[in-house]
Amino acid sequence: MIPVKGFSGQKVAVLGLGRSGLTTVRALRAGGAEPICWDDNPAARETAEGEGFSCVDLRSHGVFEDIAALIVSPGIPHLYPAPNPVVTAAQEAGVPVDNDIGLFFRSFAGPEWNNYDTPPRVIAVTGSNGKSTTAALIHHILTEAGRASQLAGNIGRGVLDIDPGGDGSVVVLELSSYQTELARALTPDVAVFTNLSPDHLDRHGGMGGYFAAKRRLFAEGGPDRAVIGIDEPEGAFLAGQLAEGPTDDRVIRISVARKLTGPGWQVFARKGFLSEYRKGRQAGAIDLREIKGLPGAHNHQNACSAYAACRALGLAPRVIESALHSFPGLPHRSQIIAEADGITYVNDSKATNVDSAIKALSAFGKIRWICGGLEKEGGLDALSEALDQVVRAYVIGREAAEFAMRLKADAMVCTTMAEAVKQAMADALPGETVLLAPAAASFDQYDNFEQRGDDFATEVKSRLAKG
Ligand code: UMA
Repeated sequence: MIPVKGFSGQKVAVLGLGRSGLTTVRALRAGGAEPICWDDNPAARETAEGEGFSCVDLRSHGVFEDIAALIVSPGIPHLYPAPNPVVTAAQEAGVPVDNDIGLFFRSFAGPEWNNYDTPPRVIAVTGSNGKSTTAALIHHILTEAGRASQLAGNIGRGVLDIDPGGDGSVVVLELSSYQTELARALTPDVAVFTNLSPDHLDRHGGMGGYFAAKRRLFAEGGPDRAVIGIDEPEGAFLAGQLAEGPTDDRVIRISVARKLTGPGWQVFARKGFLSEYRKGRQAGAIDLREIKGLPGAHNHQNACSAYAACRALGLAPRVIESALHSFPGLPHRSQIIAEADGITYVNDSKATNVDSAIKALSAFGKIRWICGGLEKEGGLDALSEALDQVVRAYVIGREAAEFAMRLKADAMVCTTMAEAVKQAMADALPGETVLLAPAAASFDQYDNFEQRGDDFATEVKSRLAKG
């Protein structure tokens, strides 16, 4: 736990008592503040009250008169599509609004650091896709290299939940646009921008607002090193804005679309090979093709970003290469769950939209593709570009027949996961991949994408066990 500094003896309001909110109230109390909390869900309030925290409806008149700050959970809108009324009330009372990320950056450093040989470092990862995998990969590489590392943030652990940093330790944070937009302090030592594609546009008033939210990670504190994917115009623009000139190696440029030849510092992957160039000379090269935990170009981009972040901390290329090989991958993200009789079974239940399904489909050869569910905005047409490797689609979901009809592939209506797995396994030949990459949300049949992925894994494993 990181006790929150700067509010000792003061009341601090906390809105939202989920994973980040509950951690925040505990960390505020540990730092000597008096948290006043609220959650619209009575069950969440009950949990907090069970730990001795007092809940007060923060929408009540006059509540903010003696409050030092309002801390808001990331899932609660503070601006678009409309600010939560509690945020508006705090603003009207002139009370600063912040989040757990801002509290973390103002509280992490301690006087004990003066005695350390190497002060703790923070690596923060943002971007539209791949930020969980990149953050987890950096954490894995550091751990394998013998560096004490902790992983938190959007990946599922509230940032204030981690232990205080020891000598030479590293904290790796995955940060969403919701988190970077509101934090009043953002001062990582190394900041990573993986890529940008449309997401959460309702929360940011469009693409410009979404990019601006992510850009704050690089603008507010100015990291010592910035690792930036430049395959989209926004990343190229950001790298250009941050660099003082072509040789400025505080910016490490990343690409999976082209060879980078500038005189600065760059890491790129082409045809499955990662290359690092610094000051015009090759400094590292890794064959990524055989790394099982990182299949496909999208994962090669994650590998480049993680490699660059670890190089920025001084790790040797060979140490990083060895750790890449032992990375198991993250659950539900191009995760190999079984291999039997020459057939590979891959769970990419996180492919909840067309864009991420295309990336998963392009990572494998001959595919028995399990897809379908609750369709998202924008339709399925874009999938056509990725269907070359699909031998047959096995469609799940309540609207499976409609979904199957709109696919430009041989498609079988299966409706349930059990049926889809049964049919795909019966048809699959050695050398093929049975891939769950739904290109749709799961909510028509499951609580979340994790439950859907677990169902797929259970079906596959029980059928394999039966022979
Ligand atoms: N709540 C209200 N009023 C509202 C809305 C919500 O009181 O109007 C309450 C809910 O009842 C609930 C709490 O707020 O008790 C939920 O807060 P939250 O949605 O911020 O969720 P947390 O559990 O605190 O989880 C948050 C992140 N959630 C979101 O950003 C939506 C988690 O990211 C993160 O792992 C966690 O903090 C720890 O840092 C999840 C996520 O979906 C994985 N992220 C989005 C994404 O990846 O696309 C950005």
